[in-house]
Amino acid sequence: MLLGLCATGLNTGVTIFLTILILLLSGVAIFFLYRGVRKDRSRYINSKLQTGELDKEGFDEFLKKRFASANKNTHFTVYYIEVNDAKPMQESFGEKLFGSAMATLQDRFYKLFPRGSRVCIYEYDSIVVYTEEDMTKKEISDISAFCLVEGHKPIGSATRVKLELDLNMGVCSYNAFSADFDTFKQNLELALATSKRSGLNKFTVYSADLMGSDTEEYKYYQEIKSAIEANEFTLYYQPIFDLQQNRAIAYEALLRWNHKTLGVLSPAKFLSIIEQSGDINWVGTWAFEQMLVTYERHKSEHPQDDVIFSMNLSPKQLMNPKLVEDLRRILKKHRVSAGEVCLEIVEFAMFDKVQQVKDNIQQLTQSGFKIAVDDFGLEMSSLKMLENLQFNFVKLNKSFIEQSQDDFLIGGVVDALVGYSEKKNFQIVASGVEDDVTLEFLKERKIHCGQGYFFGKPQPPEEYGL
Ligand code: G
Ligand code: MN
Repeated sequence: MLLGLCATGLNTGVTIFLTILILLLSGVAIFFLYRGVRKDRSRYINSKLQTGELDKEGFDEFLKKRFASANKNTHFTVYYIEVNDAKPMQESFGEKLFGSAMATLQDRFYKLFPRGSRVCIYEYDSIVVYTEEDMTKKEISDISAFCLVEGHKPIGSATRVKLELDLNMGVCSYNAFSADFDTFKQNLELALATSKRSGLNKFTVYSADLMGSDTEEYKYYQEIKSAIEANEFTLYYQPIFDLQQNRAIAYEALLRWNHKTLGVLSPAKFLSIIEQSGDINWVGTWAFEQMLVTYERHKSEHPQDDVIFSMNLSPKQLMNPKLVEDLRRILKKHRVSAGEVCLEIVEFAMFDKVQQVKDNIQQLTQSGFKIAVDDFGLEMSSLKMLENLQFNFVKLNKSFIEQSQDDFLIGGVVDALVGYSEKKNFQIVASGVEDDVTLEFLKERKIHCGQGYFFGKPQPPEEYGL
């Protein structure tokens, strides 16, 4: 009996031991299998990259890995090339013909870039080129220009339809303040958008154009970082004048950097860097809150004053999925309603096709913020583009007004815009008004508002009794 029990106990022990062993072994097997699959996937991606067969997902995965393993010696450049008006072209020529045109483009770029560069068709209408070749800024510009020339040459044999493609290109190099993959991709998109803004077959290299070398750029970036901590950023205000009522109806809050040795710097000197690093997002929300604090105080002292405050939103901020949430949260903290705040969005971002940008603008409008189309210029001044948008102000840039003063035809565009504003119920603001001759011209043309040194320079709020 005792013996029998022992034997059963022994049996159970062996069974448990064997089970654990089998489980352990299968665990190890699964682990190695998984690792093998991962390795295979990496190898697969690398081989596809060499032949340029990688799609958007594969390329993104590859780039993410580059970021994960990046160190201070890392350098690479990505060229992002987009075909203009690809959709209608694809529709009229057919997917197959259009696809083979893209393959021809890909092939041409292969021949142009240094050996080891990777050329992928990213989306049906775009190509990315990845290269680790160490190139100077001048070399990057040269190769970009070549790329556009090569890309624009007609595609197709004599017997078939010839396609002539217009391209735009955004270029971005990895550097010390390329924070992460997402920021880098946004920078590429922004560079592409900037190139489109300057016309067809243009490129933009996205880097801080202020400084010469990367090390200098990095030093400057460190300085900006500590400036934020040292409270050296501040807001200046500039009046927006109603020309009929002859009084300020709004103030635009403008970011300034109170630099220890260089004095008060305007964003032109540092915006590009904080945009690239992504710091613009929290500098932007910080500035928004500062503005609300000033507004709240002003309104409590002058409850009758009906001025509103206005602030620029950069295209980069508009790509931030948390933008609207952030602004609404800050608004809730202060006794200011959305309708007392105007957000200024540069015209090219208003027409952006990036879904996140569109969504943000729509949600800002729905939240009740006033919207201004900023820096409205002649390059894109198609009234038609305004048709599908909701906004309260259109701010004409300085050259628009200057040119319309001496050009009869452009004067006509202004008249059409004024007519349209009455129908659509928005106000036109002329920016950069510096003299009374311009003021008279604006009044004659029935432009509603003006902003510029003539009415008042950007100054600390107390200078305007705010
Ligand atoms: O459109 P935007 O928000 O970028 O314009 C604001 C900038 O324009 C400010 O930085 C300000 O210094 C500048 N500015 C304001 N008024 C004038 C002006 O009358 N003439 C010129 N040249 N620049 C101005
Ligand atoms: Mn503005």
